[in-house]
Amino acid sequence: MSAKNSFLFSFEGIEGSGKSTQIKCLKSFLESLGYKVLCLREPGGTKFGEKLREAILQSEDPIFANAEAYLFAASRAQLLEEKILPYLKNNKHIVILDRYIDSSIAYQGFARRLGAEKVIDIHKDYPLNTLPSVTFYLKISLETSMDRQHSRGQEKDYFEKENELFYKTLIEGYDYCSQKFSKRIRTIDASQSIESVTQQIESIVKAFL
Ligand code: Z5A
Repeated sequence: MSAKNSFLFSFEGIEGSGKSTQIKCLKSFLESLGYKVLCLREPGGTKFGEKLREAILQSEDPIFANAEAYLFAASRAQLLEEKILPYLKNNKHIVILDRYIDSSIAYQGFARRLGAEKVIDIHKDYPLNTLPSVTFYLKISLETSMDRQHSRGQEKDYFEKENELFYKTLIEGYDYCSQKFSKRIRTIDASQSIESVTQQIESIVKAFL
């Protein structure tokens, strides 16, 4: 159970959509309003989760879709019990997540073709049935994602090596989530400037708090 005035927010989007950039801005904004803020990433955020992150993202062999879905869910369950749920027991505490359940629906459910219902089913029991108050879906096109990845010039990891069809299906997966969970998910056109995206997020959060 969360304390009064404590919230869980999550950020979603394909690679390069600006999640990390916007999470930093939102953290400062919330702190200026007197909230304590904990930012966590998925997979990861705990010692066990970081090991799983390395095992998945550095894998040189393909991982089967089912196995992938359960690995992400294992990292998430650990993160919830070890960090998120205890933190949210405190008044005026906020957790911001860089990726959460909608990533599993889009990546494993859609792009890996496991099916959205299967992924939703994995999350039906405690603690995985914990949902964010608001999820920000930072929507960009595949072209914008590629441009931003190229300009960063880092080595590609496990998912970044995938083909165009994978990414198209991924975007379909996020569009599915934003329609199915329209009360929770706010879609933002993240091809706009960083400042404009930040302003939109802040106005949604202000109206919510
Ligand atoms: N995964 C999964 O399959 N299933 C699951 O359940 C979960 C995850 C939880 C983790 O990725 C991988 O795990 C992910 C899905 C899978 N797949 N991949 N790859 P990650 O954590 O390593 O990487 P990421 O989440 O994709 O992060 P990212 O690529 O770093 O993107 P980002 O955080 O959204 O973007 P950013 O770092 O804030 O910005 C990227 C660049 O664009 C940077 O140079 C910025 O300065 C620039 N930027 C940001 N915003 C703008 C705007 N508005 N205009 C112009 N330039 C901008």
